[in-house]
Amino acid sequence: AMVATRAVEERGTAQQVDVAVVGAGFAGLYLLHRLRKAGFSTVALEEAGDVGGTWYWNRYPGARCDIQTIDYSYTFDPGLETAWTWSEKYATQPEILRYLGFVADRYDLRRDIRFKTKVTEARWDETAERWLITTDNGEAVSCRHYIMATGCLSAPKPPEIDGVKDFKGEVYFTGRWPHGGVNLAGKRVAVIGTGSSAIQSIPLIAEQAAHLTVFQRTPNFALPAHNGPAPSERMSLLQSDRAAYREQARQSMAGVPYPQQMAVSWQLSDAERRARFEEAWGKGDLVYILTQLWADQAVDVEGNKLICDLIREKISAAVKDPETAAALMPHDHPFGAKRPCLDTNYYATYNRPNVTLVNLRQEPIKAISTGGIATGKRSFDIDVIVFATGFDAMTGAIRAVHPITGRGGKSLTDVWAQGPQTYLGLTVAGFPNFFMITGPGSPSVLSNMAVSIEQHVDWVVDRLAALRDAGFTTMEPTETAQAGWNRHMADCSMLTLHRLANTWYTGANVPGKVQGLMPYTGGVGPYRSICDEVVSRGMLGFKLS
Ligand code: FAD
Ligand code: N01
Repeated sequence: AMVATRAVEERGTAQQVDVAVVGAGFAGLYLLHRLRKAGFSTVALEEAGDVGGTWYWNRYPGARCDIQTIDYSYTFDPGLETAWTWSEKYATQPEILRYLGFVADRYDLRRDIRFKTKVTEARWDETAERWLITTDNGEAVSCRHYIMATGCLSAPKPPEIDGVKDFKGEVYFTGRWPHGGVNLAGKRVAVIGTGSSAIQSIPLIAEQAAHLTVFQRTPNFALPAHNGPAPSERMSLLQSDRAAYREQARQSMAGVPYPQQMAVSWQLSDAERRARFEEAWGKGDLVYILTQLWADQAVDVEGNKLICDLIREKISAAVKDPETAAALMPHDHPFGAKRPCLDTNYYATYNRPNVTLVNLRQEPIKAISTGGIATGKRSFDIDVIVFATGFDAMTGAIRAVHPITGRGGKSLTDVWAQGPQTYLGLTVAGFPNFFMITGPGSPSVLSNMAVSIEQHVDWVVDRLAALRDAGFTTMEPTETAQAGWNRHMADCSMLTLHRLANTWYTGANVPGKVQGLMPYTGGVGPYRSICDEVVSRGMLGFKLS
C-alpha cells in the first residue's frame, strides 16, 4: 500500500504521456514520428545533448557505417528518400549525424525530446496500470507504455586495465569522442583494441601522431571498403524500383537486398572459389562477402575455413613485416562469427615506420602508469591513450536502468540473472506494456539495423494502436511463449557459426557477463514473418487485458 501511495503521489507531479521512449537515435526518432501519427502523446528521454544516438557519440576519426548508406537509411517515407542524397558509399559519422538531424527537423521531432535527461529507474504501477519513469534531470514521466530504444552498442565497456586512473596523459574512448576533435599531432599515441572502431581510426591516427602503438589482444578479419560513390549497379537497382528493392531487403536474411546463395563450396573448383572471392574482395561490401560466396560459408566450418585462408593470404600480402602480418591474422574464430571490419588503409598502416603492433597474446599489458603502458616485456612512453575497447552490448543500456520493476515487484535484473529472457526480443513476461527496440532475442546486430529498427517500431506502434482501438490497456507475453522463444533462439543458434566465437554477441567481452548468443540468428525475413504471424493468429503468446 505504501508503494502504491508513493506512486500515486509521484504521478501527481510527473509528466503524463501515453508512451515514453528512451533514446533519440535511429530507433527513438522513428518511434516518435510513428507514435505521433498514430495519435499517442509521447516524450523521448535522451541522455545526449542532441539526436543521433550512435552517430552522436562515436565521433572518432574515420567513423563511418559499414553497411552501404543507401541501405542504411530510413525507408518509411518515399519523400524522405528522395529528399536526401548520400555523398559516399559508406557515409562518414558527420554526414549520418546530419541526416538524423535532417529527419528530426523534417518531422519536427525535437519538441518532444528531453535532452540531457538520463532515465535511471522504471516502475510498473499495478493499480494505475502505468509505468513511472524516473530521470536524473527534471520531472518523472508517467506513461501507459514504456519503450526502450536505448541501442545495442551504446553503453561503453570499462577498460578493465589496472592503473588507468594513474595515467597523467590524455585518455579518450572512441564511443565518447570529444565534439571538438583531438589534436594528436606530434604525440605518442596508444590505441587499445582492434575491433571495428580501432580499425577505422588507426589509419587516421597514424597519419597525425608522432608514433602510434596498437595494443592488440585478438585480431579481426578486415575487408577493403573501397569507399567512393555509391556503386552504380546498386543505385540503378534502387532507382529502377525503389519499393521492390526495399521489400527485398525486408525479406532477406541480413536486411540488405541480396539473394540466398545456392552453390555449396564443394560444388565449386578451387579456381571458381578463388574467382568468387576475388570478385567479392574487389566490391568492398561487407554483407556481400558475408553472404554471397557460397551457401555453406556461415553454417559449416569447412566451407568457412576456405574463406579464412583466402583472407589470411590477403593480410600476408598487405603487411610487409612477416611477424606483424602473422600477428594480424585471426585463427580463433570462423569468418563472420565475430563482426568483421571494413578496412580503409588498415593493414597498410602497419607498413608505416611510425606504427608498432604489440601482440598482447605474447606480452599482456601489466599496468598503465603515470607516463605509459608496460607489458610483460617492454614499456612504452605514451602521451595519449585511445580506448577502442567496445561496448557492454545488447543488454548494457537496458540493464543500466536499474531497477526496472515489473509485476509483483520483480526486477528485470533478477529475471535476466541467467541471461536475457524475452518473447521475440521485443517484450518480457511480467513486464506489461514494456518494449525493447532491437532487443536481445531479435536479429538486431546481425542485420542492417535500419531495416530491423523500422520493423520493430512498426510492429510495436501498430500493436499499441490496435490495443487501444480494441479497448485494452495492457499487453504482456506469457511465460510459455517466452520459454518457447528462448528454445527457438537456442535451436537457431546451432545453425550458424556464431556460437563458436567469443564476442560481444555472446557477452564474452565483458568480464562476469552471462554467456550466450544474444541476437536471433534465424534471419531478418523469417523473423518478420514470425512477428506478423503472431499478430495474424490473434496475438499468439500475449495476454491482453
Ligand atoms: P542508438 O543509436 O545507440 O541510440 C540509443 C540512444 O539511447 C543513445 O543516444 C543513448 O544516449 C540513449 N540512451 C541509452 N540509455 C539511456 C538512458 N538510460 N536514458 C536516456 N537515454 C539513454 N549498424 C548498421 O546496421 N550498420 C552500420 O553501418 C553500423 N555502423 C555502426 C558504427 C558504429 C561506430 C557503431 C557504434 C554502431 C554501428 N551500427 C551500425 C549499429 C548502430 O548502433 C545502429 O545501426 C543504430 O544506430 C542504433 O540506433 P538505436 O536508435 O537503436 O540506438
Ligand atoms: O568494439 P569491439 P568496437 N585489453 O568489442 C579489445 C559496431 N561498429 O567498438 O577481442 C585489451 O569490437 C578487444 O579485444 P578482444 C560493430 O558492430 C561498427 O570496435 O576482446 N584489449 C577488441 O579488439 C562492431 O562490431 C563500425 O580480445 C581489449 C576491442 O578492444 C561493434 O560496433 C565501427 C580490452 C573492442 O572491439 C563494436 O566495435 C565501430 C582489454 N581490457 C563499431 N578490452 C563500423 O565500421 C577490450 N579490448 C560500421
